[in-house]
Amino acid sequence: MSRSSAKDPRFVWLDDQRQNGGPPPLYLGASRVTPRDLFYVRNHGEVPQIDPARYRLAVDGLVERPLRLSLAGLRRRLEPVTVEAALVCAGLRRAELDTVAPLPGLLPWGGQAAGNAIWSGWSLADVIGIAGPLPEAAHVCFQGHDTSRRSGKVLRFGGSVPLDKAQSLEVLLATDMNGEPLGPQHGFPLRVIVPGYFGARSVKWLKRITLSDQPSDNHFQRRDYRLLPAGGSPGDEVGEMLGELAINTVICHPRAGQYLAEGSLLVSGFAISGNGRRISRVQVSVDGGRSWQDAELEIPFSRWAWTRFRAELDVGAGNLEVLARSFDEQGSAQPETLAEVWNPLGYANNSWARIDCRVTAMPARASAAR
Ligand SMILES: Nc1nc2c(c(=O)[nH]1)N[C@H]1C(S)=C(S)[C@@H](COP(=O)(O)O)O[C@H]1N2
Ligand SMILES: [Mo]
Repeated sequence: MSRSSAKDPRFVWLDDQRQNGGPPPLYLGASRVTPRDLFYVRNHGEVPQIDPARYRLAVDGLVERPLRLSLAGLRRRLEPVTVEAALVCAGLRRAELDTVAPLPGLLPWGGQAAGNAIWSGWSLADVIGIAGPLPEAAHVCFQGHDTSRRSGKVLRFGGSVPLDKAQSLEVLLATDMNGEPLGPQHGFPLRVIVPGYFGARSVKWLKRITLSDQPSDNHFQRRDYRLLPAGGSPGDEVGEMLGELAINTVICHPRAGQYLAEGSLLVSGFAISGNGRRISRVQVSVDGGRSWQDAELEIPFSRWAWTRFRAELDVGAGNLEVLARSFDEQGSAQPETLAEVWNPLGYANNSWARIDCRVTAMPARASAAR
């Protein structure tokens, strides 16, 4: 079993502590399934080292039978389940928001804070079923093994999802991604995967599951991972709690600042919507949104996976802005501007995707035509 934390050479860390990073989006778009060692890492504290033989998962709170389960016990009692699903950080595309008004002290995520993997483990619904939820139970709270420090306080990472979401069959307690053990960075030996929700609820290094009549009172749910009003500052239960993903698009090719040749341009990337809503259409524009071309969509393996798209357009020499926007089966669309979605913690930027690049004239082509 590999417990190596080595990442792919194309992976780029965003901080000196090597707690956060991801690949340039160009490499993300290159495969339907993101290899584990290329998959973005978002850690609030240090990676805990957990001995799988000693690992126990506690299930408590509003349940008939509190449980303490070893990995062997989980394996013995539960059917294995596999789901292909995208994981998307609420900070995805935050760096663009910084151009509207600065977001000091927040990680400048671009399009690298998302990935699509094949997760295997057990269904959370089965574990909840064994414990037996009491009628008052309405939320399922998760706590991780990791701690982080913020203004002198030691915080344990955690968060919750509503009980009905937790009992949906796509929500996993995962041990593996893409057929390999998770690896220390991604939550070894056991993590939650909540497809269709922001990544913060997919708690890694899972220590405890607590059923409650309230959402989690963990710092990262009560104060953090909230959409604050412009001008607002974080406080207990200020702003709107993040839950389901908002429909979003990332352009993987071309890259920002790239030099391209005039003629045919390939535009490609991925789109994902909230809570399993299928992407029905992705459109691309190279004339500032005056005209749009429908992109070709890859058929995803599950409604929880991302949808990759590609379009070929003709471009002339000069500065070029490439735009992309998506729609889902329920008609959700993306807001046009960054100003509409800006918020003080820089979450959930799902404005139209925009990439600026430069197209060079090709004199060789002109002479060949003569
Ligand atoms: N225990 C724990 N779980 C966690 C986090 C964390 O810091 N600690 N980060 C969360 C956030 S914000 C995201 S986006 C995803 C990232 O998962 P990944 O690092 O495997 O890509 O894990 C979530 N689960
Ligand atoms: Mo995140």
